[in-house]
Amino acid sequence: MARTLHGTRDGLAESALLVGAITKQSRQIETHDSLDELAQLAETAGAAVVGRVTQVLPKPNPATYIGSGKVAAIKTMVAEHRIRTVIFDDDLSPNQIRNLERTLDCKLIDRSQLILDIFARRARTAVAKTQVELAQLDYLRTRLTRHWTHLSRQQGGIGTRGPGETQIETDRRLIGRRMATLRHKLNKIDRQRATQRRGREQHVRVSLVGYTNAGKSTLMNALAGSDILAEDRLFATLDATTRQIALSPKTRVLLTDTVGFIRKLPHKLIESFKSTLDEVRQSDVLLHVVSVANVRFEDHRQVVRQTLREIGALEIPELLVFNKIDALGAQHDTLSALLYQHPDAVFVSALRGMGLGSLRKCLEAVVQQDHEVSVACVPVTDGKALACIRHFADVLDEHLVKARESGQPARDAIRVRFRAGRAQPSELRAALAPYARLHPVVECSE
Ligand SMILES: Nc1nc2c(ncn2[C@@H]2O[C@H](COP(=O)(O)OP(=O)(O)OP(=O)(O)O)[C@@H](O)[C@H]2O)c(=O)[nH]1
Ligand SMILES: [Mg+2]
Repeated sequence: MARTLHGTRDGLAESALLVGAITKQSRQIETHDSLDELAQLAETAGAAVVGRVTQVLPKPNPATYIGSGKVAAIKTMVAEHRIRTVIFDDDLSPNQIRNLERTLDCKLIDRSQLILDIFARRARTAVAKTQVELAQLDYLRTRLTRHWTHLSRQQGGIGTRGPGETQIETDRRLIGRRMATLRHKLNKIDRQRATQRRGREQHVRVSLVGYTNAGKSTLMNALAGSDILAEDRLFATLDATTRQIALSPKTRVLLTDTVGFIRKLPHKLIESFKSTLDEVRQSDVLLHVVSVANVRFEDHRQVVRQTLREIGALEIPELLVFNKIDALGAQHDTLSALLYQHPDAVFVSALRGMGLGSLRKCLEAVVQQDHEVSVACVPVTDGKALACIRHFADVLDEHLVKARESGQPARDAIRVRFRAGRAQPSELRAALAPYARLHPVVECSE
């Protein structure tokens, strides 16, 4: 076991001890990196990290995650240094939490809970607050298993039980009900956002994605002249903000800044942040911002790609943006190696405004490459197909025409010229397929 301890920087902050396991799946260096990040998360949540403990384990102990000897050593440290909270770097089972809490006699949280706590502190808008509460309840509900059965036995009594019901069932039912209300609220927001998005379909949509603290909001501010909060903290941004920016006199796009990703991001958060992540999923192009100031930037890039895969956004064309090049100083080798490995990437310093002209040019090229102009004839009676074009494409113009297929009588149709992604969505292809041979014969007035 490796141990380090130091005093709290702030006497008022909640003192915390971090615990990580070096297992077969996670190498020592990864565990230390992960603990560095856990320390940053803990400090963001208002804790003062006083030490960290690691243990090499062939596999986690089902009862206490770490071995019983280490649990005893941590118990001594907790008592000696008056540690209020022990934070585990991995998710613990309800059983492990219960056993550890009983032995250590202090507050115990795991990485997911810590991230959820930060999200809860940072949520400002109604949408973010609703999304976080849903994730927290979902997390809590799974932790109710057996954890509270002792309470149900102790408390019970009038008002706490339904017929033949234990406290745990009552709690679970109440949580389930609240979750249903929150889901209903979010579904309503989803529908409103979908309508707003439809209103923006004339524009190509670009989303900034990346690891938390990579500099997405700073880049958004530099490109759009906005003043979104950007600071040296994890998860400064939780909500999506969209601004229109000009890439050149003839190309304007909608740029969205959104929540950052992190390794071991709780799945429940991803699920409940669906409304926010839909902005990413429905983008035409992603600007993947990677901070070269962080030595683990390659890992961060992989974590972001994995998260994009999870939310179904990996297929969206991506422009890689290496940010914070000013922080590299004289490390010219790192820059040359990156230039060699990623010839299509753009190198910028969002903070110093370096490389932004080149970024605008490259983004414009990706946007143009990715879109093509097509023409389709659709019978006026097929409102669904016309709605589908308006939904998935940028309509350039439309005219009422007489159109027909060979051997068929002419009928009223709309000839639509639209710009859509080269990889047209299957819904659009399916909607237009029946009219592939429908051609205009006479143009009517507009
Ligand atoms: N040196 C340097 N620092 C930068 C640069 N861009 C951003 N930063 C700093 O990096 C920190 C994080 O920046 P943000 O823009 O908030 O990062 P983010 O990706 O939006 O972070 P989250 O919203 O927390 O996911 C801030 O302290 C910025 O000032 C850069 O080009 N160079
Ligand atoms: Mg941000």
